[in-house]
Parts: sequence; structure tokens; C-alpha cells
Amino acid sequence: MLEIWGRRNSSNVMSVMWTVGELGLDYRRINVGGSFGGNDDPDFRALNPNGLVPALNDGGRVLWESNTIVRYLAGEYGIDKLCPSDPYRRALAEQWMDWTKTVFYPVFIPVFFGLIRTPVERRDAGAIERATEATANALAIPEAQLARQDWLGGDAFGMGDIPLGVMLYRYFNLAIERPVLPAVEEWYGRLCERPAYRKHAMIPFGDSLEDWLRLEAEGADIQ
Ligand SMILES: N[C@@H](CCC(=O)N[C@@H](CS)C(=O)NCC(=O)O)C(=O)O
Repeated sequence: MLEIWGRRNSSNVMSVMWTVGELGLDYRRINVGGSFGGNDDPDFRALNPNGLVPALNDGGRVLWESNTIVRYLAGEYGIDKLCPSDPYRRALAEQWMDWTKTVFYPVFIPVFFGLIRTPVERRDAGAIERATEATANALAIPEAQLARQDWLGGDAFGMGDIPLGVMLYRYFNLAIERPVLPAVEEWYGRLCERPAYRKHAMIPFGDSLEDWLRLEAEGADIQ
């Protein structure tokens, strides 16, 4: 059975859990990080020396870095389901995973952290507005791709859709201004129909740090 270490409301943990759900694998998830702590426990540091979530233990095969874990699970248990066997098609999916981490995260995380992970009295409205605009600009890239095809990596759902899909639940559920993005919105609608996405990525976060912490505690026992 897979062991996944990390709180379920971490976007990086969500990518792994959604992958596990799509593949129907048996798992046990252990709460680490956020208000659960444990990041510096020796047992956890032995799995991930960075002290960050997620970490995976698959029968002694230990991995950290969420995109790497998604690639491993998709390659080991989901060839031609989540991970194309053709190297070029696989690279097209990986391209979107890497784009999400290197281009989308840096512009979007300040929006999410600014609104949800920061006490109201310390919110920096100007920084949030600038980051919201930068996020909208970044989304023009997947908008153009999804106007040509149904899924980011090609003509079928796959691992290339996972990291950005996780972030877009947050994007579409924040109280921010958003441009009209017809193709991205249709793609998000298709994701919302997937049971594994609903279970592992559509995790409510509320409107404030207080909501965030309350919902984190309330979800502690959900696998
Ligand atoms: N690049 C890493 C980033 C890992 C990361 O920053 N994880 C965050 C949660 S999303 C974390 O562990 N934060 C500390 C905590 O939750 O206590 C990955 O994708 O796995």
C-alpha cells in the first residue's frame, strides 16, 4: 500500500492524491505540515530532507517533489492511462507540469497566500492586485492550447492536466477579478466531472486564514 505524507489541503499533496485516485491505488495518507506539524520529525526528515510535503513511500521506494511523484505513479501504474508511452507525447504532458511549477505558481501563489494564508490586517491589496493580473496573463498560454485540444497534453486526460488543475480550483474559488477564458473554463468544467478531482482537489478553503485553519482541522480524518 502507498504511504503519502502530507496534509490534504496542500496543493502539492493534492496533485499526488488526485493521481492516486485516478489510478485507483490503495493508500494511507499521514497528516504532516501546516497545523499538524511534524515537518522536522526525524522519521519524516528521513523521507524528505527538505521537511516539505508531500513525500511518498511505495514499499520502500521513497520520493519527494510532487511533480516527480506524479510522474513516477503515472509511469509505474498508469502507462497509456495517465502517462503516454510515446516519449514525445509524454514530454508534452510534462511540459505543462513544469510550466505550472515554474511559471504559474510564482504568479498565483502570492494571490492565494495574500488572500487566504495571511491575516486580513496584513493583506497587501496592491501586491494581490498585481499578482492577480500576472496570473490572468499567464493563463493566456493554456487558454490558447485548450482552444485547440480538450486536454493540456493532448486528446486525452493525463498527468499534464494535474498540477494546473489543482491550482485552478483555487483560482476559480477566490474572490478576485478574472478575465473570460472560455477554453480554460470548459476544461475546468471537465475536471470537475472527475470523481478523483472532486475528492482530492476540490477542497474548500474559505475566505480567510481563520476559515483555512478551521477547515484544515475539520479535514484531519479524511483520507
Ligand atoms: N516543490 C515541492 C514544494 C513542496 C512544498 O513547498 N510543500 C509545502 C506545502 S504545498 C509545504 O510543505 N509547506 C510546509 C507545510 O505544509 O508545513 C513539491 O512540489 O513537492
